[in-house]
Amino acid sequence: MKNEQWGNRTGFILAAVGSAIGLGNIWRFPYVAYENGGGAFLIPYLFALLTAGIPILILEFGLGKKGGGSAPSTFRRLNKNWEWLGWWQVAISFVIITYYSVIISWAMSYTKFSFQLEWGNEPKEFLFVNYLHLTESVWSIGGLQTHILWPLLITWVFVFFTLYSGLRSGIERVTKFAMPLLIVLFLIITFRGLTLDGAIIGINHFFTPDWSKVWNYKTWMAAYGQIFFSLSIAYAIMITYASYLPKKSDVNNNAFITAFGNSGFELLAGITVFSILGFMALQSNVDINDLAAGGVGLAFVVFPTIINTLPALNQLFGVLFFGTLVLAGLTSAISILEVIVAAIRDKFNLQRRTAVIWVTIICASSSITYATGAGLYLLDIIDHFVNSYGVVLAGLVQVIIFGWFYRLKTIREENNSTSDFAIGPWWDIMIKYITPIMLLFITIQNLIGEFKAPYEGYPVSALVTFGAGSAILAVIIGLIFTSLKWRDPNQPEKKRGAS
Ligand code: ALA
Repeated sequence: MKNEQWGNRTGFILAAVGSAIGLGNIWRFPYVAYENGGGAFLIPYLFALLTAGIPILILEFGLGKKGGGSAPSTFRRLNKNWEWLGWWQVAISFVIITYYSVIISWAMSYTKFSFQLEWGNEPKEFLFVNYLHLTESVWSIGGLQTHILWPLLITWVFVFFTLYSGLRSGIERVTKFAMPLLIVLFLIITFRGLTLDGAIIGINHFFTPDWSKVWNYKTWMAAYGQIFFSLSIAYAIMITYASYLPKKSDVNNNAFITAFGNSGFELLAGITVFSILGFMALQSNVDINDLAAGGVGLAFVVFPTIINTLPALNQLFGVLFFGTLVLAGLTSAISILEVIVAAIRDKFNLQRRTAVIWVTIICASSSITYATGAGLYLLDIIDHFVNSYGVVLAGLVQVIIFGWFYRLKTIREENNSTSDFAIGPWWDIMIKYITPIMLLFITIQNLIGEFKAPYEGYPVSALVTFGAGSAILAVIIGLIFTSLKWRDPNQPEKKRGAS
């Protein structure tokens, strides 16, 4: 049944980079960096990339290639008792895709709005009142916003057809076209940003560390969360993508290329956004720290404001910016959904197309929750919790399991035997000691902090219900699927293509 493989190495790398580069890079990174002190964020960010991001990516590429199946079957093949870790990660992907798709649909709407600068002179009011119809509290759900449902439907139709068409004709073909296009378009935006008056103010802010923030555990949590989310690690994506690699494939070099490609793009997005913020600070004569720029709305409030202020080609710039957001989001969305599709296929012994239909229907229907008047609140809360206590925690459990309960060295040796270059025992040290210690420390601090001050001042009842609720739900879904019977009892032991 399953003998799908990437057409060639470039196809795999582009798909992996396409998964990594997404809303996380353009929508999330700039506001997370801004909220965590700009330059102060870069130190923990680079630390997290080198000590956790790259080592875990190497681990996941290696596991995927070795296991040759979805995350649950890969973990199960290594140890019968570890299937749940795979399902937990699959469930996290499920939670993420439900809101991720909605942000893509906002970006689609904004691409359209850009043609006429439809947000007018009050982009903030336009976003919250006219577009999102944001209610006054997270507990008042508001009506269904049908105008958001349309772009949401387009998003799902696109993702559906890509996955339905298969690995090579769908995912590989789409990313081979979309990724080069995305990079060219984004470079145009960067060029425009850097040539604006005041760009240097923003760039200085981005690169000047505020040491008081560097010592705050929150900055570190944000950095690790960002690296994991952005690099698509710890929620089964890279394991799934690597499972379609031929057995003789490189692992180490591919991991470095993917990680540096992703972070390179992310830093470029940071420089671009901050140079544009510098322009705005100069125009409005306020300190860059005081721009009303934080939060989830950064891309959808500050950018329209800036687009209004640009000296020329305002519409074109808007279309380019929001269009790249859509493009980046779509190539990541397909990877997140593929995680769930692969897992369901393996467990229930389904054809790709059948699995794609069911998984899309369930995920798309769930995503409608965020197309309500309280959608933005829910999204903000759930994104925070599912990252800190979903993705990061699953990453922690994964490094503990492989660092302490598996012969880590054998994975490194296997990876080295087919890779362009070998990696040394430093990798074992990262997985076994450095990453678990850091993550354990940050998670505990973060958990304590959660009780001291409610996240973003939301009502505790909402944080518990939606935030903690979704993180716990992911664990429960994971356990339920683990307990279900494999339709083909030999499936977990079977390698792909062996049926
Ligand atoms: N890694 C993807 C992103 O950064 C999900 O958006």
